Amino acid sequence: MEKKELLKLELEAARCRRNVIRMVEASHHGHLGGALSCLDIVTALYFYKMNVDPQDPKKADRDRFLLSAGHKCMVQYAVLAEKGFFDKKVLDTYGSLGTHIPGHPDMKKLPGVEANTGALGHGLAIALGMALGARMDENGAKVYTVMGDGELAEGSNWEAAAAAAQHHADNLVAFVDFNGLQISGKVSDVNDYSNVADRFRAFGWAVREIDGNDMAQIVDVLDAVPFEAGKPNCIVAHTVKSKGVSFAENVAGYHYWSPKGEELQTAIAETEARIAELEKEVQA
Ligand SMILES: Cc1ncc(C[n+]2csc(CCOP(=O)(O)OP(=O)(O)O)c2C)c(N)n1
Ligand SMILES: [Mg+2]
Repeated sequence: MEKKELLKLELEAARCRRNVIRMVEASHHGHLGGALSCLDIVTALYFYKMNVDPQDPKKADRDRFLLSAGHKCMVQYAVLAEKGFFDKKVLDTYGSLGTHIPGHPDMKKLPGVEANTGALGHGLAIALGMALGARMDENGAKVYTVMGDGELAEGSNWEAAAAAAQHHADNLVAFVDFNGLQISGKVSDVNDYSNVADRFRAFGWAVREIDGNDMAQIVDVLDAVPFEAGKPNCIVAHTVKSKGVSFAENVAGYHYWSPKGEELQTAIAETEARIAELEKEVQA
């Protein structure tokens, strides 16, 4: 991809990061860390790769996105709003009664949400079902999902992983957002999945590893799908939890953020500065 196009994608990601902070401004809380670690990936999916139309969110041959780790939903809302699926003013209703963007995604409340997720461990199985359905329909659609590294502890993931290989679902693409942290601390202190690439390979998947906050690497890996004909695709994306908000990066306590003191103003300033910086670079 040309440098200019890459910068434009990075600018979209910067705008989406600002959208996440906007939701926290509205509600004064939210799952910050996981939303920001996978934000570059979800931005690349919607702004570079996926066949989706915000004007026709149910079109039959669309690619599907499932946010298996549904607590990261601010990322999904941020990107769907930026892409034009709904009015950005809705972001200001985050955390309020009757909102269309609740604390976990609801397919009945928001266009672009394909399934209700947030009970960890179910997105991969749902995504597999959708991938097999797309194959039966011969519409060429791909199904993408993002899982958390802490989420991998759920055994249901591994049933889905085995079934995906058994059914040769090479139109299924699963990202593991490997930020090294979960709700209470290090993933490796709870269930060590540092060899997750080998585990997926052993289950019959084709696997790549990338820096999941590097837009060039994300674009390249998406262009390489399917990695091997007849095998489901796993991308182990090494990321930084809370990426883009300096004081929160890699700190487990920002899994769920209730801003204190000047934190919110700092996060606003930092995310806006990044947008301004990238706008300059894009125009140069
Ligand atoms: C079945 C289930 N058990 C527990 C939870 C509570 N929970 C919410 S987020 C989370 C940690 C997830 O960690 P990870 O998958 O690494 O996500 P990230 O680091 O991206 O926030 C847990 C245990 C849940 N949502 N669903
Ligand atoms: Mg994690």
